[in-house]
Formats: sequence, structure tokens, C-alpha cells
Amino acid sequence: MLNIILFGPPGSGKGTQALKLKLKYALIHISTGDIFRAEISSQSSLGQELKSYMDHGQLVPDELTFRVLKSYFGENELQKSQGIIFDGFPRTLPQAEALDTFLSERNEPIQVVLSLLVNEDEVVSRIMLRGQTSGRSDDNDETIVRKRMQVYREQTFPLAAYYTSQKKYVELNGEGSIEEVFTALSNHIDRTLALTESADMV
Ligand code: B4P
Repeated sequence: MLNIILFGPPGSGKGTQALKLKLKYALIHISTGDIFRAEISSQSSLGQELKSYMDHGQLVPDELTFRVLKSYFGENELQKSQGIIFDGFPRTLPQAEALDTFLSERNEPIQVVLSLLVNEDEVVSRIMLRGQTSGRSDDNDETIVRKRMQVYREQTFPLAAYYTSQKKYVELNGEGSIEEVFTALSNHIDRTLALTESADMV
């Protein structure tokens, strides 16, 4: 099993890279942003509630995030795969702790947290560019995009220390081309896989 977290600020390329890594390593891709957007498209009252946070650049509160994920896992049994790539989750300490509990019950811990480093101006320009075609209301307004960065720094970045203390946190330059970043991520994953296999043989 290979369980990975892709970590980094909004617009750092987590979603872009997760789709490529999913195909290369036959992983299940879990993106809380995508799960929330699917709920919003269904026009449920829960979706309206999610939208009210996302449109303002705020995190969805943990209690609501857990409720949505619980119902998602209820409907989508985790099939057998080589592992899971988590994209945009966890984003707070309670989410990280809940994920650790969930995975340790399955005896399938996170092996590595790959963090994409991208400076704020680059992130803002990528997201504003995506906003021209994505139809995402959280991508259109620079004030909201900068608010998302502030929320990342205050609420999500502290998880770097949490995973560093577990010796799982690795930083990578996220500012190259999509292919360059993909190669760097793949190299780290290959190293992680080799280490896991040699530990299994002992
Ligand atoms: P997400 O859906 O996770 O979205 P994201 O942060 O915008 O993006 P990501 O890093 O995946 O960027 P992407 O690859 O698409 O979150 C949206 C919102 O949902 C959050 O603000 C929050 O409100 C809520 N939410 C989600 N999960 C939550 C949780 N666990 N708890 C609470 N709230 C939660 O890349 C962006 C753009 O850059 C794309 O256009 C891409 O083409 C481009 N790009 C990517 N890599 C590039 C590169 N190397 N060079 C140039 N451009 C690149």
C-alpha cells in the first residue's frame, strides 16, 4: 500500500498532480474539494452550506467536512488498490488526527506527505487564470484568493510540523512546469516505495 498526502497552498498544483499520480501508481484519488463541489452541483441544502464557506475563501468547518466524508465513504467503498492519494485533505489538525485514526485502524498509515512550495503571487496568478474558465466562484476574485492563502498559512501550514514530527514531511519546488513537478514527485514516490519494500523484506 502507498498512502500519500499532497500538501500545499491553494493553486499549488495538488489537483493537477494528483490526477497524473493516480494514473501512474493506480491510486484512489480523494479530493475533498471535488467531493464538496459534487455536493454543491447536486443543489442539496448541504451543498448550499458548503458553498457559503468556499465562496468566501474559508475552510469548511471540521464537523461538516467529517459529515460529508462519512457519507462519501458510506456510498463509495474503498476498492482494493495500490493505495490512496489525499488531495486537499487534511487541512486542519483535527482532520489530520482523524485521518491517522482511520488509517491506523486499517493498518495502512500515511507513508509520505509531499508538500508543493509555490509563492503567493504565482498561486494568485494561476488561480485567476483558472477562474477565466473554471466557473468556480472562489477562483474569480483576487481578494478571496488571497484570503484562501491567509487561511492556508494560519490553519493548514501548521500541519507541516505535525508530519515533520512523524518524519513524513517532504518539501518540493512546485514552481516548475507541470511535467517537472510530476517528475520530482514521482522520484520521491519511487524512493518511498523502495524503502517500504525493503522494510517489508526485513
Ligand atoms: P481545492 O479543491 O482543494 O482546491 P485548490 O486549493 O484550489 O487547488 P489545487 O492545489 O488542487 O490546485 P490545482 O492543481 O487545481 O479547495 C477548494 C476549497 O474547498 C477550499 O478553499 C476550501 O474552502 C474547501 N476545502 C477543500 N478541502 C477542504 C478540507 N479538507 N477542509 C475544509 N475545507 C476544504 O491548480 C490550480 C491551477 O494551477 C490550475 O489551473 C492548474 O492548471 C494550474 N497549475 C497547476 N500546476 C501548474 C504548474 N506547475 N505550472 C503552471 N500552472 C499550474
